[in-house]
Amino acid sequence: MQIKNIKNIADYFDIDGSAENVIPLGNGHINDTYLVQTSSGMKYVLQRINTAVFKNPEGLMYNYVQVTEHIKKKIMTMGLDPGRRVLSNIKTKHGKDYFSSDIGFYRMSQYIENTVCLDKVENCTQFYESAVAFGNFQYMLSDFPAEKLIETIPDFHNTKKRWYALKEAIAKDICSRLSSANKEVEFAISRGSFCDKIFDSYKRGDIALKVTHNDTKLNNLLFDKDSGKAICILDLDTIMPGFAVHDFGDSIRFGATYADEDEADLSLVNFDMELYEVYVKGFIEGANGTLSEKEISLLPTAAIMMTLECGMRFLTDYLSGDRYFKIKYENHNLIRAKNQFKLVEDMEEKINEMTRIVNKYGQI
Ligand code: GN1
Ligand code: MG
Repeated sequence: MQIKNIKNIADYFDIDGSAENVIPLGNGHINDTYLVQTSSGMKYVLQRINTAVFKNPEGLMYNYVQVTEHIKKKIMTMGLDPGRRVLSNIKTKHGKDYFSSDIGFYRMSQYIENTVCLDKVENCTQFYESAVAFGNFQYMLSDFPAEKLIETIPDFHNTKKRWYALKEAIAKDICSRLSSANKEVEFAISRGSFCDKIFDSYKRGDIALKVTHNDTKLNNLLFDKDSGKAICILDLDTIMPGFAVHDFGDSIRFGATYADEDEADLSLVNFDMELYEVYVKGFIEGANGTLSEKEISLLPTAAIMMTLECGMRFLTDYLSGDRYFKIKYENHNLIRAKNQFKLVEDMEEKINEMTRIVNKYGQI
């Protein structure tokens, strides 16, 4: 999309002044994000929702508005200013929550000044901060009825379905890439029965469906530049009914390592126990008593589950011709899959220690 057109779209929204400058923002793999600066010096974030991925963008916006309004009220009852702590949707000049036409589905939010978004963790303090924020997200939505929300992507974290999707991609091998991914395929396929573990627990009635974020990676969070505190959670498109433990697991997958998600040198991709420990502590503290004993006991499993699942998704996309995740080079998704599987291997080796740490903070 040309910048000129993006400016025109921005002007449909109820912004202060008119759109003057537009620059791409962030490193998301799915939507397109832009920073819009206006003639009056205001800044906004404009996003084009990827409707091939989010097939019900109206339902997605319904979730988004309901949840952000709920959080806003919660923050206010705590005597705090929600301004920089929760995203605020900017309506169009016609009072709609989004702009939709044949050129795409767009929404806008305010830009939160003096913040930074981290693509990888730099130290334990940052990761601890992020854990408190994502744990607190659980807490703030613990009284929001999950059944009111739509599933923006059905079966998003149904790991076994992801495993079946991988099997199908292997069987079809539409790009003839299978021979370049034999080791990774074998790694994932041999873990089929593990993929059922968390869902089985739900089916037995051990854990409940809650309002969850489902994409809790470190770069879906804004840190205040001055205080270093994690202040605002981003990327609210996958908020839907889910399992709290998945929000924990997805953060560990992305953040409990000093390597990038697409680091190709696997000797640099190591699961870091110190980072894991601070995250366990922060997440349990932030959730403020809303995690059940069963959920706490499933945290180590969920960390492996989300890492394995994401690796399988990258691998499936590689075998299917890179149609889902944005890529920067030809085997980018394969590199990402190798990276995730290296972390899975590491976690599997350290599972006893991971459990010990959870028991320490969860007082099981
Ligand atoms: C995608 O959009 P982004 O980059 O925050 C993906 C997540 C993956 C993540 C891997 C809707 O998140 O599920 O874990 O990439 N989002 C969607 O980095 O599929
Ligand atoms: Mg994102």
